Amino acid sequence: MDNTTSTPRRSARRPGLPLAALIGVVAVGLALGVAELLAALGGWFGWWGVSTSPVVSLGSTFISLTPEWLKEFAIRTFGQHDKDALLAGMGITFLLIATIVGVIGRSRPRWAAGILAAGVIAAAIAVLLRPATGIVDVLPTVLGGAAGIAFLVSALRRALNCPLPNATHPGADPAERSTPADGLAGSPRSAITPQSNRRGFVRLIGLGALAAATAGALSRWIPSTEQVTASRAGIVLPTAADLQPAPTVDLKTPGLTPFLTTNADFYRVDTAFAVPRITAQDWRLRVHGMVSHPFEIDFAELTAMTLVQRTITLSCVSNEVGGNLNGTATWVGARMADILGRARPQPGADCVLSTSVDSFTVSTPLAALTDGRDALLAVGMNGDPLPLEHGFPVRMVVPGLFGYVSATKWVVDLEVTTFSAVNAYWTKRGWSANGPIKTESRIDIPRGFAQLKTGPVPIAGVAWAQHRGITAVHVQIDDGSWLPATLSAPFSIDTWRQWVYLWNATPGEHTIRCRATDATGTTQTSAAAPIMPDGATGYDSRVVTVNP
Ligand SMILES: Nc1nc2c(c(=O)[nH]1)N[C@H]1C(S)=C(S)[C@@H](COP(=O)(O)O)O[C@H]1N2
Ligand SMILES: [Mo]
Repeated sequence: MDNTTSTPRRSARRPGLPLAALIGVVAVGLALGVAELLAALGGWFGWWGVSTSPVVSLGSTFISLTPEWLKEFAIRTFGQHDKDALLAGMGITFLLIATIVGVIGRSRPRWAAGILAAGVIAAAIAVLLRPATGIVDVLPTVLGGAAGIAFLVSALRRALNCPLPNATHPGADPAERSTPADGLAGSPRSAITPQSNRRGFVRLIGLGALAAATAGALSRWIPSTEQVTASRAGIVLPTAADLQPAPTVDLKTPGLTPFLTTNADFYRVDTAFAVPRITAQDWRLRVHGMVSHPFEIDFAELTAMTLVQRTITLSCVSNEVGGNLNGTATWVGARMADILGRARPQPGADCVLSTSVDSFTVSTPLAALTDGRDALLAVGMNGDPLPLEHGFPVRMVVPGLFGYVSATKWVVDLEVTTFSAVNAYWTKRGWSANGPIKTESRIDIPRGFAQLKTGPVPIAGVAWAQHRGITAVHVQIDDGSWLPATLSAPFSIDTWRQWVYLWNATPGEHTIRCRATDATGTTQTSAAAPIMPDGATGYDSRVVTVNP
């Protein structure tokens, strides 16, 4: 066969659109599947770092580039499922790009390969933009990309070369079967007939799809957090030298939030698309900025310091009135004051900018870290090393301040500075630089719209005003007077208190409200405020029906 006859035939045998799209989808799937598998395998065996997944890197880069209005829209629309929504959006984008690559490949295979290569480069850059990644960390992405491009090129070459299953084209003509394909003439074994060519082609696509699916599935199956989990399992937390007695204040009322929140039940709020992974062995904290003695400390040195154990309630500024974005745990850690004391802050400094391994930043008043309260660099939570989602191996815990200005998880850097010089992650996005926790209370039972029976009904919930302490909770039925609830025994001013009021319910529809008073004498405000910019206010209420 010579060029004069093969050239027009090639163009006449362009793959149909669906087939071209399929080639593109399998190529992109193969690139992603192989890259994810290599990322997982290498992360497990330690060939490269633990944050090399192109999908996670692209997702994280996308989150950090997303404008605030879009982020808010996503949180408003998808709530706790915002990360799943992003994943679905990414899937659709990958499909779209794959289809475009395949379709362009019908007439311009080189362009198609070029677009795919550009995608691989973009993913490699996203991997490099992740914290603590280096050049070897792009290997999974690059090798996966190479597999995808190789598949794309060979599938398109075959598609352009061979008769296609869907058309009534010359390939159906038996006379052509003996025509050897370009460059293969003279080898009887490998002489490709249109029939065998087509079979080989279908096999190629099938194998490519199978390989993509298998690699993708395997990459999910390999525990991606293996090294970090192993590092966590290997930690024996030293006993804290300075212990609080264990809290024994729980009212143990059915339906009421327990005084201590288990690690499994503890709320989780962060900007991380995938949980940042850092082993205790790799962890290092840099303390620098406006200090006379900058230094670095590793995990062994940190845990060799005098450790304290404190039960502290954490609260999120995004908690709506009546919401449950708060929890109480027993933390073990070194005092922030000891760490900062060693660095010796210089006069004029009023802020500590903390940075996590995934580049999230928090600005905290220096005073809150050194004024004697139990501000901790925590390594333990309820008797265990920090769970991965809660900041393993080290996080900050500061009583009295909302999480976004104090509770940096996976913390690796403390810079002593001034508020005028820095802008942390959420403050940059319009949230208040000052985030003291407000005096709040919520009703756990009865549930909204509950059908109750006439007679005694426990109304119960929790109230919090960390670092001031709760002194009273009052309950109001309809427009009646405020009735004092019974509180759980005080544990510390840094923890919430449970409360119960035994109501003698009378038939009809009733609205129940609660309000807390803190130890400064301030009573929770009835004025409703949104969570932005420094936390919601207003009274929590429940409407219930009492049947005769
Ligand atoms: N690295 C990092 N730390 C973070 C955040 C984050 O997004 N990234 N979110 C903060 C916020 S807003 C809150 S309320 C607390 C929540 O801690 P938790 O997930 O352990 O409950 O973590 C804080 N620390
Ligand atoms: Mo938060």
